[in-house]
Amino acid sequence: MAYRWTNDLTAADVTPEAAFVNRRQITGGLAAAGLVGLGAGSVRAETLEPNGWEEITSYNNFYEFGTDKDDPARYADRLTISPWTVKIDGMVDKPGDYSFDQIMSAMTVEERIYRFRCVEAWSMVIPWNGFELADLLNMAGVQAGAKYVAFETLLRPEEMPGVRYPIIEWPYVEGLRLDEAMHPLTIMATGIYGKPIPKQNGAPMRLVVPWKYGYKSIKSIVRISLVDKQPPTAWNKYSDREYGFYSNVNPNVDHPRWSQATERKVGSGLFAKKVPTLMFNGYEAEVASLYAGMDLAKYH
Ligand SMILES: Nc1nc2c(c(=O)[nH]1)N[C@H]1C(S)=C(S)[C@@H](COP(=O)(O)O)O[C@H]1N2
Ligand SMILES: [Mo]
Repeated sequence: MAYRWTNDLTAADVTPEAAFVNRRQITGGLAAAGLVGLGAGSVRAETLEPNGWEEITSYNNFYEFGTDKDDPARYADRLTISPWTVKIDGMVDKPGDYSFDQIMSAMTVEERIYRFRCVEAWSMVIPWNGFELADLLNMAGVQAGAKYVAFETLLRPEEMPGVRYPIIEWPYVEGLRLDEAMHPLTIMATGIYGKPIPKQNGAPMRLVVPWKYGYKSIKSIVRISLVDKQPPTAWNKYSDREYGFYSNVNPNVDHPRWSQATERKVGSGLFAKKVPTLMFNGYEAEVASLYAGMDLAKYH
């Protein structure tokens, strides 16, 4: 990429509650002083008040542990995350089984406060800690013919009560085009609020692609493959009509069964007014060029 994305409004070394209060003050101050809207590469400050720890870690989608929003918080503690190995294979110079510790010692972790928009039309703002996926892929050495990246979640039935139900085909799989994977907004999250990422949120390492619907952000990853063909993805296999490969957040392209024009902010109350959904979830300036000339309704 020609540029590195930086979040000018991030406070370093956060601790949960103090940081939350702190950031709101900082953000408010900047807004009042007219210093927001820092141009391409920055994220609008007014929408970046993160959800609380409790909301982020108790309202989840992680179907391997059940389909109710509170199932992951209830059952994911069964997941063994140490030791953890990620297989990186396919069209790379250095294929192999990389331990989580090995990866972490080579990566630079930073905070990214991102909007997170589920296809079910709810949203949060989450202060992730993580590293750019591009750094990991470059470590493995992407070969010239690679065009896509395929991801796979752990499948361990004895620890995952949800996988006895054939809701989707297990293991959960996802994919990105290589330029999407290399985009500086695309991260591997390893923490939230400066703490290791909880199991219900995809420990020890999960993808976060903030301009796409939440289901693209695959959890608890054990395999990353560089390939030359568009890989199958879990929800697309379930219904091609409802869940496309791209899955970019788009208020103008409705899900066949509901509108995507608005969203409910988790924590804002059951009867809270819905807020408008933003094109590419508010990251249009950063990512629209990836899809120049593409029919976004067709490639949904
Ligand atoms: N392996 C796996 N990854 C997954 C899911 C899942 O069920 N299994 N759910 C997806 C969906 S639909 C969403 S909205 C997000 C939810 O992430 P969160 O629980 O951390 O908010 O994870 C995504 N990643
Ligand atoms: Mo979702």
